[in-house]
Amino acid sequence: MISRRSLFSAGAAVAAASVSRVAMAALPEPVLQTSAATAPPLQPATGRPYRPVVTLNGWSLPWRMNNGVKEFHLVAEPVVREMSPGFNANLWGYNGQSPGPTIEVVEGDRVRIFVTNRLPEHHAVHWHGQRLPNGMDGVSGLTQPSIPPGKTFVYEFEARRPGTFMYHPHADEMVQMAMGMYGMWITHPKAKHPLIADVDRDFCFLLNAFDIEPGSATPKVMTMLDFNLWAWNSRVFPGIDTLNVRQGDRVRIRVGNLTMTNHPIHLHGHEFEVTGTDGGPVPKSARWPEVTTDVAVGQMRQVEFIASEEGDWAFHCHKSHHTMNAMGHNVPTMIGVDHSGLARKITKLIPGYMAMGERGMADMGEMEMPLPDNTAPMMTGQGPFGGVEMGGMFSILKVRRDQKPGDYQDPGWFRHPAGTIAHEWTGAPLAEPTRAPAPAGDATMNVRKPEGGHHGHH
Ligand SMILES: [Cu+2]
Repeated sequence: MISRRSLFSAGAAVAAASVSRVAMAALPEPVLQTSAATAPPLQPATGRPYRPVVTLNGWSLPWRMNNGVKEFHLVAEPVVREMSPGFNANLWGYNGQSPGPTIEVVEGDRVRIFVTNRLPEHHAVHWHGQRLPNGMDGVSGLTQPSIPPGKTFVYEFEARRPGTFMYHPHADEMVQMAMGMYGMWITHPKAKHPLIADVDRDFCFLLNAFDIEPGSATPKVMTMLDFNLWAWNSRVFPGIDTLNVRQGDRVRIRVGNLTMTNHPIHLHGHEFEVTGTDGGPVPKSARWPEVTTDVAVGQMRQVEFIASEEGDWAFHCHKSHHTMNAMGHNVPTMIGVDHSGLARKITKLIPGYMAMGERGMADMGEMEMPLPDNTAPMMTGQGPFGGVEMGGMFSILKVRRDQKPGDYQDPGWFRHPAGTIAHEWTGAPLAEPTRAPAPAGDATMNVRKPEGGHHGHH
């Protein structure tokens, strides 16, 4: 829920117009968000018109108009973010949430952003991808003195180019980004643009990652690569909302990467084109169809497609470890190793002992293993046919014939037309094939030992 501590906000344009000269000379009251739910699009009540975006498990920041300038107020502060139902993390963010709110402006807008620092250390905000005066670029020490705790700085520039951008700290970056500080910035075109299509649905989110030990709540900020929570907008599946669209919609999804590795983002059932990057719209001659696009660190990718196929389509990072939550690592590969008998013997010594992974790791999804409090299940999420066995960077594109225009609510699970679901073969079973005899001297092994995995990690 947005706490409207201010006179101006999404639906309060009338009030904003009547704010006194004295009030306009004061700092705009910051608007805070306490919920991790996907907020409905923020329809512009003042300034130039545009078609707003929907931020997955996020929201857009209301502004006030002050003599033709769009004024926003960001507050950098510690926050508690619900990353998944039952799992809260102590992060740093802006205006009550990590990530911070999406800032939406229109090409040519004069923008003034007040940044109040309520962190225990200094701060500065960089406006990634913008053309702006050098002194507004937000690089602590290089283009400005850092913002001390308790102080408010003012950034002001014109949003010169339409496109998908982001903002993030450029002061003690390693810590502040590891703690969850960043947000999206969308500059909408001021008029019809030959390379920017009108779309029916426009989603955006950031890729981010954390290293939070199971049972704890604060990220380890020194981690460079071995993160255990791969998130979209500081949420992990099944905590990530679905992308709900109407069949035939032109859909745009804008994705930014502020993790420490690349993420090949993959959509089922449709082909898309990359129509924009943080450099702006992509010329039509440079677009090609794909079903996976790699989003490197510090990049934005904006993809578009016609949602022509009805159904519940998986949409996820294609690195399989990134669709897992905490504790995906440091477990030896045990596929093909026969534990029978062993577990019984160990159970005599250690009641409750459980052998993990002899039939693959899928059992983890259903295992009734007690997790420490405040831990996201490793791979979970129930679908209409059972466990989805996913965590982390995973969601679902729901394409429905009867989803109303502008309705972003979850329509529930897809009802498949009769005869269109993969099903069990009920004819004659496969005859046992004749196989070559096992090599001599290997009589005890009836299964090939799997290679790869995490050798040398222990
Ligand atoms: Cu990934």
